[in-house]
Amino acid sequence: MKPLNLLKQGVLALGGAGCLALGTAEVSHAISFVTNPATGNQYGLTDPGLSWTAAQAVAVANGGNLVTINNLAEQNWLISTFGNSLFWIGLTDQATEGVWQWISGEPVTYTNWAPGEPNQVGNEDYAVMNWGDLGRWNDLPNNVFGSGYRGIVEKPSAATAVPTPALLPGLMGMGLGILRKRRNLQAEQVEE
Ligand SMILES: [Ca+2]
Ligand SMILES: [Ca+2]
Repeated sequence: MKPLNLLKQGVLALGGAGCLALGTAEVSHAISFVTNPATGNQYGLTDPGLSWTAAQAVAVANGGNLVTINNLAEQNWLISTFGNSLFWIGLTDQATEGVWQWISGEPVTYTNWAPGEPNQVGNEDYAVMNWGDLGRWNDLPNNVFGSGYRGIVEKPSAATAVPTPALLPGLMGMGLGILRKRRNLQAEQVEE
């Protein structure tokens, strides 16, 4: 084969591998997580332009929820880590108007509303942080003028996390392998 043909094949092979890698990243929508040493949990950002419910769905798909802010230290860590943009947090009164609850189910032990908030203008059931002043919360509609924000996702550290759906086929495969081995052993014993 001519060197030029070899070169072409090499380029094609590289191109193919690159596309595969890209495809995997696009399908998984992976979030880059960073660990907060104080809580031991991992935090990351969704894509921008999401409604609160869409951001929460992404959080669940990544093994967590929109962030639960338990105290001032966690609030300040979020500001220093993710900055001063508006972000969805896991606080909502969608179940009962005026009763604000964390979507994680944790009790509300700390609040950081901006002055005059929550004010339920129209129908506002979902909270953002960094409204007006750093960290301060405001209640907003789920779809903000047809646009939206990034959400902050919080999930347990890898050490305590349950297996993700992506790992399950592998684990099931291991289980099947063990079953097959047992069956083979039983078959051998019958033959004996
Ligand atoms: Ca409300
Ligand atoms: Ca409001």
